[in-house]
Amino acid sequence: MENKMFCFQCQETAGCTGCTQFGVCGKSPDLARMQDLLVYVSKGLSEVTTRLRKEGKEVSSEVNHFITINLFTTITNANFDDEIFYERVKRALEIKEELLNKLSNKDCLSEAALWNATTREEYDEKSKVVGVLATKDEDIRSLRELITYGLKGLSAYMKHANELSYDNEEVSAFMQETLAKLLNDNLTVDELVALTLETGKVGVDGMALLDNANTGTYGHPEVTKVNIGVKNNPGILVSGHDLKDLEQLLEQTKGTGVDVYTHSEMLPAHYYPAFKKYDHFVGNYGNAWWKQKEEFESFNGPILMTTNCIVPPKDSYKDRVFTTGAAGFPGCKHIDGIDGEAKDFSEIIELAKTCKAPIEIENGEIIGGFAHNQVMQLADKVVDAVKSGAIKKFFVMAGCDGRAKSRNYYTDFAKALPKDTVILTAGCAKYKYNKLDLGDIAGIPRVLDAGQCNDSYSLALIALKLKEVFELQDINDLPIAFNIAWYEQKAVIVLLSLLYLGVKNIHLGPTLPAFLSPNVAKVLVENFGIGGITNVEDDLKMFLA
Ligand code: SF4
Ligand code: SF3
Repeated sequence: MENKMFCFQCQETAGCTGCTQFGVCGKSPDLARMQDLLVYVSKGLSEVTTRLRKEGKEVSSEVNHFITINLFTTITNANFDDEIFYERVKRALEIKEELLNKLSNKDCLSEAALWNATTREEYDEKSKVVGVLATKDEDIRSLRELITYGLKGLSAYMKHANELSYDNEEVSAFMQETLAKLLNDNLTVDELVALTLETGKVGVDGMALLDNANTGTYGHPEVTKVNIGVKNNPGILVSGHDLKDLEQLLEQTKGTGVDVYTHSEMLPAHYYPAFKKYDHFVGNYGNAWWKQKEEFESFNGPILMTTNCIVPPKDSYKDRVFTTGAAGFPGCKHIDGIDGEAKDFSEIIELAKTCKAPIEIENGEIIGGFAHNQVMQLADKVVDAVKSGAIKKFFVMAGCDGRAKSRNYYTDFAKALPKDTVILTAGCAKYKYNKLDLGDIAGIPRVLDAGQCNDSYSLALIALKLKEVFELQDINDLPIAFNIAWYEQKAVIVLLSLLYLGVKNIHLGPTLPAFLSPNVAKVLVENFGIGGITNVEDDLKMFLA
């Protein structure tokens, strides 16, 4: 069958090879190709901005942020709205033309830097020839996509930091220079491997920036018990990862009689001191993103999607779904505002007032807030537990959740872990085991949740701190194993960052990325000991050996 599209950027890609007829995520062929075109024109624009910087000319933060959001909108499950992609392609071409006029030396620019068009027909035609398969050599393609997906992940961190008025021109410049390099047919496999690691290095800088932005704005996460039941008022459910959106919504709902609940990756917002002052910020509703069809139905009130992961909504609740920022879905109202601008959520609040209170689907509390600052405060306790042998090993089980049944492995793995082990987690992967009663070790819970996938940086800092405390030369000498669940591209930048920090023997599941060619996978296995997963019993033996 002829390919209508080609996308293999996420773990759920069809047949573990690529979505070619329709996205498993719900992405249509037209949308997939328009996303490919947006990535292509963003690379062309990045070549021009990189040249401008080399000529000593300034690139505005507006242009930096524009390129960043372009990448972010193409992340799995972030934005399904074709119109937004047409608009962004159009705007990218306009900005590129303006910047080309400022460039003194236009020699040897790539086709992507020079391509221009104005009609939809021209966009559609171009979109058919600029996708992933335009790179014929499978190893070069694999490395180009690995880097592109890393940059998409990094764009998410940058965008959230930008919303809080934190920025880093060097990270933006690197992202754009790297995008431009992905157009260069002269780069060898070895050069692209080096660029992959460099992307991991800058990934750490991006994560550090976002950590500063979040903690500088909202304080350091603290150990917190979060209610998972419901109250009697109507509510608004906030999903995705953007804390600035949540803050604005909490301010605007004060005194309205409407409660605010977190969903999926918004859960860690409860850990920040700044959000504890809101009495109407009442709890977390539901689980990871992929269960939203049932949970949004029973929530009864409006839902605000601030970023990924959107599951194409059912008609029964679609009129209650709103998007903002990089998120979008055709037919769902989009609330405008970028870079921390004031957003007007009044329509959502008015709708909430007319809705019934959420239906309770569970009750009780879950505990989290073990980000780096909080764990450092508990460091003596943790170190004593390790020294006394009460804690034998830590398992980093951060990452993503997803709908594949094979992901039950992670629940079974958590249950099967010996009682003298502790899970360090971040991201929506936690929902596979954060409601199990796994107990504690000398008062330290056996599941330590550092926060969102965006907070994976905390886990790296904790590992580096332990290395220092135990006076080890090599991070791999720590009693820490990495059994990471991945789904979308933010997990890719976390992986590249961990590799840059020297972490070896990371296991990735439930399947290895389809975008790794056999040769690229071999490089990762031989140099970094990257591996997949098998079954709980064998993997436990391997990890505990
Ligand atoms: Fe397929 Fe994933 Fe791409 Fe969606 S994002 S089209 S599921 S590979
Ligand atoms: Fe989850 Fe989408 Fe990756 Fe943020 S919400 S971890 S999958």
